[in-house]
Amino acid sequence: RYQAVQTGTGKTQYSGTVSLNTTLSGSTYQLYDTTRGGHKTYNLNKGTSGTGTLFTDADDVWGSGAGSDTQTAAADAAYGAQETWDFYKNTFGRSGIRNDGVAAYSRVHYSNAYVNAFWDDSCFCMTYGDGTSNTHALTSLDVAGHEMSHGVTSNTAGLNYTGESGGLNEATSDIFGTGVEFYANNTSDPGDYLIGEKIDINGDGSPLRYMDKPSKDGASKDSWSSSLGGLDVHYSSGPANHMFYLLSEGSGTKVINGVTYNSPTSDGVAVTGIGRDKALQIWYKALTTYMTSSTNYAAARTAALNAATALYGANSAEYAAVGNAFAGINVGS
Ligand code: ASN
Ligand code: ZN
Ligand code: CA
Repeated sequence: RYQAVQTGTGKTQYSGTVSLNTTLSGSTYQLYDTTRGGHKTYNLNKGTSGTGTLFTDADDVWGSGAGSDTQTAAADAAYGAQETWDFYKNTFGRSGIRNDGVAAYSRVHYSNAYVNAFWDDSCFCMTYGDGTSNTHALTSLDVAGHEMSHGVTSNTAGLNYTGESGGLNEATSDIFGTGVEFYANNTSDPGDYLIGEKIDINGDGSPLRYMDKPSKDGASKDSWSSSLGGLDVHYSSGPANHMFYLLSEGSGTKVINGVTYNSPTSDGVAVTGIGRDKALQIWYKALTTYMTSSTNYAAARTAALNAATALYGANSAEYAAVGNAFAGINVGS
């Protein structure tokens, strides 16, 4: 029978109290959003396969905000899926990860004290561990946006997850995960150019990655060199994350939403940013139109320049800024 869309309340761990679209089945609410491709949130209850059980509730209030509450991770995951769907739809006109109007599904409480989250093409699903002590689920907005963006990359450029293309694949997830965080405009988790700043994965409150100066994590590179492709893809992503920061905000010191950034360039030449909205449009067009599975950093520069030409013209300030931002990470000149 017809089931009206319900407006539930999520009491999340990282994003405060949010609105979630749910479904009423009989007298029970389901964490099932029919307004965004049919996204469902499941409880794996420490299992590692299948879908577990769909989250249901009697009063349509999900979670308590505490990491120890079973529904809290579900509220964060559902919110992350919702904001990621809306970001792609409203920023790029993309209807879901495959652009076919169909949602993925999300699973929380994977395994025990599992400190990761991952996208899987084979199930077309998103999975979150509960983090250290099972109280810091990896369900923040940027992580959700990062992981689901792996699905978008898979279904577009298909960047191979190794060598320089692997670094570009990882950076693409950091770039759009950050896009999701800014898009959501959530006062509890305002937009920043840090990755994983809410989940305390290092135990000292520091973020997992920094886009303004990736080497701040102690392992990522700020600029391209011929040995970059030999690194773990989460470190060879650094230069592309850095390029995106430079293209958006420019080099030097800047305070955004209370966070101070200080972004260098490899050649010491200052770069002027064009704003995050345009930088996102350029990277999305480059990914979906010009990159292929084997795109390396030099080819990513060409792809981004082609995207800037298509969007803004070959004589545009945006085109010049792409060249300057890549020069700032030692790619082209
Ligand atoms: N969180 C990791 C990532 O998105 C998971 C993985 O290594 N596949 O890269
Ligand atoms: Zn990733
Ligand atoms: Ca962030």
